[in-house]
Amino acid sequence: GTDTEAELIATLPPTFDWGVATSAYQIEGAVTEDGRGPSIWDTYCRLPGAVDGGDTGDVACDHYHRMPEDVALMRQLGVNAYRFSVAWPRVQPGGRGPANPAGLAFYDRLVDELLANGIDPWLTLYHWDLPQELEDAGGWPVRDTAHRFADYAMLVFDALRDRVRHWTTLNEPWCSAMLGYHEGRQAPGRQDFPASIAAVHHLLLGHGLATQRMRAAADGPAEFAITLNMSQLTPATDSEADRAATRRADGLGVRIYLDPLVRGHYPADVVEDLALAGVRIPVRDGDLDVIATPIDLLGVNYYFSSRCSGVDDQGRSTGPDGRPVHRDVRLGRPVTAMDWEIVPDGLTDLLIRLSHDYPGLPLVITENGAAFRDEPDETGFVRDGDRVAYLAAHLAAVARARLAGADVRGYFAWSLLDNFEWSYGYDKRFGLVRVDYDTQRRVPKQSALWYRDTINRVRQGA
Ligand code: PNW
Repeated sequence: GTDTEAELIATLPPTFDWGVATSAYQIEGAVTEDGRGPSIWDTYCRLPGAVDGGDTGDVACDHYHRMPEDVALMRQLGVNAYRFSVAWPRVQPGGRGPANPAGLAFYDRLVDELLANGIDPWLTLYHWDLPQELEDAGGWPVRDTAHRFADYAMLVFDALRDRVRHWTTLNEPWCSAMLGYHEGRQAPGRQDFPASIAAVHHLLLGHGLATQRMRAAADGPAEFAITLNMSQLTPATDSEADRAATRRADGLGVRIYLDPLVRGHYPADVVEDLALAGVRIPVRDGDLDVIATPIDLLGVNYYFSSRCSGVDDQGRSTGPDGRPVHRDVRLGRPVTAMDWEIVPDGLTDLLIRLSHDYPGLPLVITENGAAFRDEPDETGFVRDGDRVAYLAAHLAAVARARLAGADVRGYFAWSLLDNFEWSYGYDKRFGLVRVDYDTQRRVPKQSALWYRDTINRVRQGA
């Protein structure tokens, strides 16, 4: 990072949480062990052409067997927090009924190992691995799934609430709903827009039901959160069409989640746009009160920002399907290996915007990071200066937002390890720690050493 970035990062307070993040299916492997049932990702990975290279999470980083070694890596990094997810099909192999004790036992050991190493567990209940049996019964577009999720949440909560203080219900419901049920680019790979809107509502309902029940059962200082992936959207030009396209994208990307969560209603313009497309959100009496159950924190996953255009290359604002045109337009910034533009200032703007539009809701960056074409030397070490620059610029962006008044409490780098990057398979590497998938050897990259030094420096107030 540059000097100014280092100065900005040094303004982060001593109470700031420093962490790394992972998710169950992306690192654990051991997909048939100790009674785990199949999830929609086990199924999706087997669809021809669904995942690059035909990769699956069958082995992944073998974290299920190497958990103590991975916690030791975190301790070396000096992080005080670890964000991980629990695999629903380990706890309830078919998505309903009593807990599978062998599945819960893994997370019990993980939590103990973290605490013994001075690392605070931040637990996410759902990071995309829906039990396949629930998908066979209709998945998130079906209302019953919300109730099944709340039952599952209580099984985990009862088992771990004596040691876990930070509870997040869902990771990125936009991805579950839109990539899973509309675009079909993630599990379960369906392409049904009305179903994806029903999924949005039932994900939010599941979040609310679970939060309500966990809160009622909490007897200690538990904190409840949801994590959303968000971008800062700006119109490509000042034209009416581009501004409308930006409003619509923000409606389906940000406000369809945060308005019901914080204000207790869906945004009127989104409801209207959906009605024009013949789609209704399947709200029943009382749902919005459940969804608006108070949360303590909002998790923000940030990777890039976009500019939106409402016209195609011929200047038309309506597509052949009669729907309004939406096009992402490049800002012209350098990109990562995901082809995502690097826009740290978008993070500052997003955090300030969130704190204005949804005041009183503390923010935590629950994911931020980048894939680059890492080249290990003969010892396995990766000099990932590009990743260091990415992290430094985004941490500085967080510090800027704080100085402008945004209440940001912590930062989790995505990810601790190179891992299974969903439809991109193992080719895209986000880790601070290199994983050799032939030997499962872990080697901290330059970015890991930089992160460790940065955390130390900021904590010592130097
Ligand atoms: C997040 N998008 O996914 C997930 O929470 C992680 O599991 C994942 O590994 C990480 O980001 C990197 O991709 C996203 O298209 C997937 O905007 C897609 C998008 C955003 C986040």
